[in-house]
Amino acid sequence: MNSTDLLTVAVICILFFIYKKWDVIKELIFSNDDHISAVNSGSRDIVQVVLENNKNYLVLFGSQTGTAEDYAKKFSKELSSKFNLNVLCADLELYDYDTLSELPNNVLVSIFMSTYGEGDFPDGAIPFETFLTTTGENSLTNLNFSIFGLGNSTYEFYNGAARKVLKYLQSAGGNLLGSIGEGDDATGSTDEDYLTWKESIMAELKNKLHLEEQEHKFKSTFKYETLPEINSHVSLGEPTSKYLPSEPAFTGPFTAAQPFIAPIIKSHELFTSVERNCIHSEFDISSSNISYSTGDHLGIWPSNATEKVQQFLNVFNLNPDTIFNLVSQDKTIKVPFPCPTTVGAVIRHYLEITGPVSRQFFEHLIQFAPNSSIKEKLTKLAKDKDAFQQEITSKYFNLADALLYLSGGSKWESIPWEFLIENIPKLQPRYYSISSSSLSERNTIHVTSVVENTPNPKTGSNIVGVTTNLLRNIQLAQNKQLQSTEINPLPVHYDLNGPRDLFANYKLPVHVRQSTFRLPQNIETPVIMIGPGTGVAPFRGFIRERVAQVEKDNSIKLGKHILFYGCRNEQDYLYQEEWSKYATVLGESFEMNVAFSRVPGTKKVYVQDKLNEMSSDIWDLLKKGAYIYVCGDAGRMAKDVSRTFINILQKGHGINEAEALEMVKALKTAGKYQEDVW
Ligand SMILES: Cc1cc2nc3c(=O)[nH]c(=O)nc-3n(C[C@H](O)[C@H](O)[C@H](O)COP(=O)(O)OP(=O)(O)OC[C@H]3O[C@@H](n4cnc5c(N)ncnc54)[C@H](O)[C@@H]3O)c2cc1C
Ligand SMILES: NC(=O)c1ccc[n+]([C@@H]2O[C@H](COP(=O)([O-])OP(=O)(O)OC[C@H]3O[C@@H](n4cnc5c(N)ncnc54)[C@H](OP(=O)(O)O)[C@@H]3O)[C@@H](O)[C@H]2O)c1
Ligand SMILES: Cc1cc2nc3c(=O)[nH]c(=O)nc-3n(C[C@H](O)[C@H](O)[C@H](O)COP(=O)(O)O)c2cc1C
Ligand SMILES: *[C@@H]1O[C@H](CO)[C@@H](O)[C@H](O)[C@H]1NC(C)=O
Ligand SMILES: *[C@@H]1O[C@H](CO)[C@@H](O)[C@H](O)[C@H]1NC(C)=O
Ligand SMILES: *[C@@H]1O[C@H](CO)[C@@H](O)[C@H](O)[C@H]1NC(C)=O
Ligand SMILES: *[C@@H]1O[C@H](CO)[C@@H](O)[C@H](O)[C@H]1NC(C)=O
Ligand SMILES: CC(=O)N[C@H]1CO[C@H](CO)[C@@H](O)[C@@H]1O
Repeated sequence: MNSTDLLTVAVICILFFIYKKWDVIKELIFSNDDHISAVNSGSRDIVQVVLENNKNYLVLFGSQTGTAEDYAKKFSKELSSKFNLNVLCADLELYDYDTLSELPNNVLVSIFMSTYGEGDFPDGAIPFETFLTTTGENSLTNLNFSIFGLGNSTYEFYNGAARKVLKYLQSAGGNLLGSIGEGDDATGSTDEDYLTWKESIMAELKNKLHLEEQEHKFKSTFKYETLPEINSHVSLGEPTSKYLPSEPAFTGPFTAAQPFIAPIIKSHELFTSVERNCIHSEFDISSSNISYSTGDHLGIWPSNATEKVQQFLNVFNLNPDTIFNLVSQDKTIKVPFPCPTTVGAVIRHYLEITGPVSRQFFEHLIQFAPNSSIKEKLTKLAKDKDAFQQEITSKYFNLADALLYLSGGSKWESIPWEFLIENIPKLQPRYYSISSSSLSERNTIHVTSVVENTPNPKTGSNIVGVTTNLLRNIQLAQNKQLQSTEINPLPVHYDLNGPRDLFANYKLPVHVRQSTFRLPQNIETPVIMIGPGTGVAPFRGFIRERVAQVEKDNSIKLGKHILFYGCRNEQDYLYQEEWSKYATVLGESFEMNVAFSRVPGTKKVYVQDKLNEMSSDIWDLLKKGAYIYVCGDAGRMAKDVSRTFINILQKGHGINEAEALEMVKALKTAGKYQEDVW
C-alpha cells in the first residue's frame, strides 16, 4: 500500500464517519431539522427501521389529505402512553416493503388507509398496493394486523382501499386481529367509528399481549427549548424550510411537499348576488417550471385568519412572539413543521385551528381542566356521544369556541403548548379543480372557488372556511374593494403579506396534483359533461381546450360536446358571458343546457331533469361511444345523475335496472364515465 492508497483509505474513513454521524453533525451545524426529509437512518427498509430502533409495534398509514395520518398518529401515541409500547408510526410513502415477510411476528401491525377515486389507494400508497398484489400466497404468515379504513359512504367504492388491503393480506396468509374498522365521513361519524374500533382493538391487544395499562399522562415526543432571538434559521411560517432566508433561493422542483409561491395575477367576483361569493383566481406559474394538464387539481396552502389566531392565543394564554425549537427524542418521528419557529407562526401557518373538535380530544384534555366542575363537565362530554354531538358538534364549535364555552370564558392556561402542537392536526392544502386549459393558458392556472361563509344558526356568528375566505380577501384587496363590503362584510381577515413578506403582492403557495379527469384523445368522440355550481370548473377548462384546438386548426371536426350546468338563478350563473363566445368558435358541436333551481315563479329544475328531458339525444350519443364527466357535489348530485344514466340506458337498451347498473359500472371501470366529485 503506497501513500496515495493510505490517503484514500483515510478519506474514506472520515467520509464514512461523517456519513454515520451525519444526523448529529447536521444538527450541530444547522440546528434546523428539515421536517420534509425522512428521519430514520435513511433506510427505506421498513423492517430494518423497526429493528434498528427497537420498535415493538408498527402503525402504517396511507393518506391523501392527512385524516388517516392524523388517526394513525393518535393511535400510536395512545399505544405508547397507555401500554408503554415502542411504536413506529410510518407513512407508507416513505418505505419499501420487500422485507415485510421478515417482520418478527410479535411486532403487531395496524394499518390506516383512506380511499380515493374508484376504491383507489392514496397517491403515496400506490407502491404499497403494488407490493401487496405481487407478494406470494402465504408469504406474510408472520403478519398479525388490524385495519382502520377511512372513507365516505356516498362514494360507490366505500372504503375500497382498506377492504383491498384486508383481502390482499389475508390471501398472503396474514392474521386479522379483531375486525376491520370503517370510518364514514358521509354520516360525519369517522371519529365515533374510530373510537369504537379503537376500544375493541386495544382491549384485544391488552388481552393477547398481556399488557399493563398505565395512567393516561401526556409525555412530549420532542425536547422543547426556547430561543432568545429570531435569526435567518427561524421559521416565521414559511411553507417549508427551503424558503428560509438562511437557504439559497429555492427554484424547484416544486412538488406536493415543496410548493411554489405563485402570484395571483388577477382575481374577480363571479356572483352578482350579495349573499354568496364565488372567486375566480388566476395563478401565474411562468417562473416555476410547473406544468399541468387540463382536468388537474391545484393545491392551495392557506393560513389562518387573524381573528382565529387571536382567539386561539387568548384561550391558551400564549405569547405569539415566543421563539422555540423542537428536537425529536425518537429518530422515527419528525418534527411536524420547520423548526425553530415562533408560537404565532405555528398557529397561523401550521395548525388546523378552526376545524371541528373530536370527542377523543376532550378525553385527553381532562387532565388539564382548570377546575373540578369544568373537569366533570368535560369528562361527561368525552364519554357521552350524544351529549357531545348536541353541545359541541351541532354548534360548529372549533377547539377555542368549545373550551371557552366549557369554562364560561376563562382561559385554559395549564394546557402545555407541546400538547397542542402534538394533538392538533396540521393545516392542509385545499384542492381545487383547475378551470383553465393547459393548451390555451400554459402558464396560468385558473381556480373557481365558492366562499364558505354561512350564518351559524346556533350562535349567531358565521361558519367560515379558511382558504375560500382568504381568496376572497385577496380578491377584494387586489381590486381595492375592501371598503365596499358593508352589505356583505368580511367575516375574517388575514395577514396577506405572509412570513417575511413572502406572500406580498398577492401570492400563495400552491402545487399541482395530477388527476385522471381527461378529455378523450379522439376529438370526434362525443362528450357529455354534468357540472352544477362550482362543478362546472373543469368543464370551463375542457371547453377552452377545445376552443384552442379549433382556433389552431379550424378544419378539425369535433364530436358533440354537451354541457349540463345548474345554478340557482342568473346571479350565480358562472362565467355566463363566456359560454356564448365559446359557442361562436365551436359552432354546432357545443351545446349548453342550464337548469335553474330558484327562479321565483318557476319550478325547481336540476341538471338531471335536463338530462331526462333530452334522454333520446343522450342515448344517441351513448351509442356513438360518448364519454360522460360529472363534477361537483358527491353527496346527492353525483348519485342522482348516476341514477339518471341508469334510467336512460335501461330504456334505450330495453334492459332491467340491475343490467343498466352493471353497464354504468363497466363504463366507470373503462374510464368512459369519470367523476371529479367532492
Ligand atoms: C378534488 C377536489 C376538487 C375540488 N374542487 C373545488 C372547486 O373547483 N371549487 C371549490 O370551490 N371547491 C372545490 N373543492 C373543495 C375545496 O377543496 C375546499 O374543501 C373548500 O373550498 C372549502 O375550503 P376552506 O378552506 O374554505 O374551508 P375549510 O376551512 O376547510 O372548512 C370546510 C367546511 O367546514 C366548515 N367549518 C369550518 N369550521 C367548522 C367547525 N368548527 N365545525 C364544523 N364545520 C366547520 C366550513 O364552513 C366549510 O364549509 C374541491 C375538493 C376536492 C377534494
Ligand atoms: N354538504 C352539503 O350539504 C352541500 C350542499 C351544497 C354544496 N356542497 C358543496 O359545495 C360544492 C358546490 O357547491 P356550489 O355552492 O357550487 O353549488 P350550489 O350553488 O349550492 O348548487 C348548484 C346547483 O345545484 C343544485 N343542486 C342541489 N342539489 C342537487 C342535486 N341533488 N342534484 C342536482 N343539482 C342539485 C342547486 O340547487 P338548489 O337550489 O336546490 O340548491 C343549484 O342549482 C359541492 O360539490 C359540495 O362539495 C355541499
Ligand atoms: C375526491 C375524493 C374522493 C373520494 N373517494 C372515495 C371513495 O371512492 N370511497 C370512499 O370510501 N371514500 C372516498 N373519499 C373519502 C375519503 O377517503 C375520506 O374523506 C378520508 O377521510 C380521507 O382521508 P385522508 O385525509 O387521510 O386522505 C373521497 C374523498 C375525496 C375528497
Ligand atoms: C402472530 O401470528 C403468529 C402466526 O400467525 C402467531 O403464532 C403469534 O402468536 C401471533 N402473535 C400475536 C401476538 O398474536
Ligand atoms: C425545469 O425544466 C427543465 C426542462 O424540463 C429542466 O431541465 C430543469 O431541470 C427544470 N428545473 C427545475 C428546477 O426543476
Ligand atoms: C370553575 O370555573 C368556572 C368558570 O370560571 C366557575 O364558573 C366555576 O364556579 C368554577 N368551579 C369551581 C368548583 O371552582
Ligand atoms: C362526504 O361526502 C358528502 C357528499 O359529498 C359530503 O357532503 C361530505 O362533506 C363528505 N364528508 C366529508 C367530511 O368530506
Ligand atoms: C398574531 C400573530 O400571529 N401575528 C403574526 C402574524 O403573522 C406574521 C407573519 O406571517 C407574524 O409576524 C405576526 O407575529
